[in-house]
Amino acid sequence: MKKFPTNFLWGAAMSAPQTEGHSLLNGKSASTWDHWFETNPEKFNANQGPADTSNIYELYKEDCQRMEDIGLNSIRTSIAWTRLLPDGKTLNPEAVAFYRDYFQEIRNHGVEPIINLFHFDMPMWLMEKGGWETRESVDAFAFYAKTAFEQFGDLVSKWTTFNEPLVHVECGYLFGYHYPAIVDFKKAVQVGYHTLMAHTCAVKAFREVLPQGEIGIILNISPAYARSESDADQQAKLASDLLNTRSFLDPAVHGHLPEELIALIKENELTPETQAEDTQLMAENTVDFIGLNYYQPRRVQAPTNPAKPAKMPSDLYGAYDWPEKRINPYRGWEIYPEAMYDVAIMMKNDYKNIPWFVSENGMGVADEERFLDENGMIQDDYRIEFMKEHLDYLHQGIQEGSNCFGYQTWTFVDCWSWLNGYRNRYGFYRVDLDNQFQRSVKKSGLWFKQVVQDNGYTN
Ligand code: IFM
Repeated sequence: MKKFPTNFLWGAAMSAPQTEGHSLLNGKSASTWDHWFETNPEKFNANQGPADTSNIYELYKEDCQRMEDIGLNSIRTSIAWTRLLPDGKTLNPEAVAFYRDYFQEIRNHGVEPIINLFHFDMPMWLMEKGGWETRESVDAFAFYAKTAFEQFGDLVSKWTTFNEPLVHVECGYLFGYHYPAIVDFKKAVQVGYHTLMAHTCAVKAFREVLPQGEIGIILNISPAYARSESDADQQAKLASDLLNTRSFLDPAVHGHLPEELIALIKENELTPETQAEDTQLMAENTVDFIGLNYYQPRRVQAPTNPAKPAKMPSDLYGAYDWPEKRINPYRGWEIYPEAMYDVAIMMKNDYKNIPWFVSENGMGVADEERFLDENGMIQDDYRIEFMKEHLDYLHQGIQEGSNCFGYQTWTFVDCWSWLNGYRNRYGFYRVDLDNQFQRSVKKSGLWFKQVVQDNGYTN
């Protein structure tokens, strides 16, 4: 049997905008998602918008029972900034009551809540002022973070600032998948920098309000693998790792940006506006732990005919189509569990062996009804296989000394996934959209329960 460390956290991750529903109710103001769906519903799969996502707002008590039913000992979700502080300044008492009761209920079921502050859900009032492009966003986020720590710090001891901060940078300012769908590398770098400073200032507020607690950040990790050992391909790998991994991981853990990244940004005329005190703020406000969301690697090669200075990241590293790749056809993502080991060893060797956990890993599958059995249970053996393969490599990394304290899958109940709506399902529980979001456990949920019980599994 592959055994994991004592007190290992086994759980699932989710987020407020993807699960709560009631997105414009109970005092909540609009996020950019609410706004975008109102103005451009055609962009969203099957017209599925952010308003009614999985309805945890009403169903949280039953859902906390469901967490216990499949043995979870931890769960991650987020607070919606727009629910807690609808205008950025004034506390919404309904939100305080909701989150307090929700977090208490999670704890009552023996589940540890890990609470995140920002999961792609920018308040519309702030976006109208420029969103992460403006320095004002840093102070606004720090105020929101401080408010959340004050309101819920007695119920939550593990906090994270951002989920996958690179996603709103890339999807919002390079690739058009998130509002405001701008394509501008320089703006993307500025947005990333302000996000980093917002994270840093939130950590500072945390140390003041909750000195006993622990705080981290959740990063999506797609380690780069180069086509060859040639200098040009290795240069592409370095650029990819600098931009996609080290841009947040180095400051969060080491307290400073990598020199090579600063040089790369400068060479390409992308240097953002900064403030004199930022370097010291970063140095003084490192994290206690890291969460890494791992789904797929990044295969890279030297770019062909790159623009100089770079107009897009693809001018710094090209995409390499590895002939041996294995693909999840629903998502178009490569399945490469070996990277889990590489990441574990990277954390050990390059990041001071800081405590870290797998904060997301999972398999999105479309039309899962195909796998319903005669008792109404989704037989998702493919998902069990996916998790097992990844856990195998994680286990190997832990055996070699990597300080990993948990594994959370994406996700607990099927949830709304941005422009993809409910197309791809990931949950331990199926959500029936035709039947008022009724839940039913999938085979993977029962498999996971056994894993938690045994603190491991047999291959
Ligand atoms: O749904 C997303 C989540 O919001 C962030 N990580 C990846 C998930 C699956 O696409």
